[in-house]
Amino acid sequence: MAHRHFKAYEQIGLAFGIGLMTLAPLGSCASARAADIQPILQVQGALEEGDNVLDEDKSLYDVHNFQGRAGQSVTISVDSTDFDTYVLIADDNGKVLEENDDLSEDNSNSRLTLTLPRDGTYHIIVNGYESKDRGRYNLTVN
Ligand SMILES: [Ca+2]
Ligand SMILES: [Ca+2]
Repeated sequence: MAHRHFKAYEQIGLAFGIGLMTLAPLGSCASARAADIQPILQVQGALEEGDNVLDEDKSLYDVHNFQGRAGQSVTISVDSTDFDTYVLIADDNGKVLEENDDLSEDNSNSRLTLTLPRDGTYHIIVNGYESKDRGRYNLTVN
């Protein structure tokens, strides 16, 4: 159902442009060797009241950042037993590069793989498919 979300991406981009100055810098920057053996990013989060809300469909979202390198291949996985996940990755300008709703027809978790276009900060948007979606999720970037 990518079409429903399409307009929302523009809004996410705008939100990044405005909110970027308030985003905390990443505390750690793993060495290339460490990145080979441990995830780039591993987060246990939750969609809950008070999180960001997409204007278009009122679904909640969290944003998680990581530092990437040009040509680096990353796989982003979001799993939840509480809700139907949706994931997007945007560059530092807020441009959405890739998105995924369900990793298969019978699995509503989200996964995407892409090759990063340049060195810089990337933003992962963990989103609920529906406005009512709440609950815990696991985000892993490899
Ligand atoms: Ca949250
Ligand atoms: Ca999904």
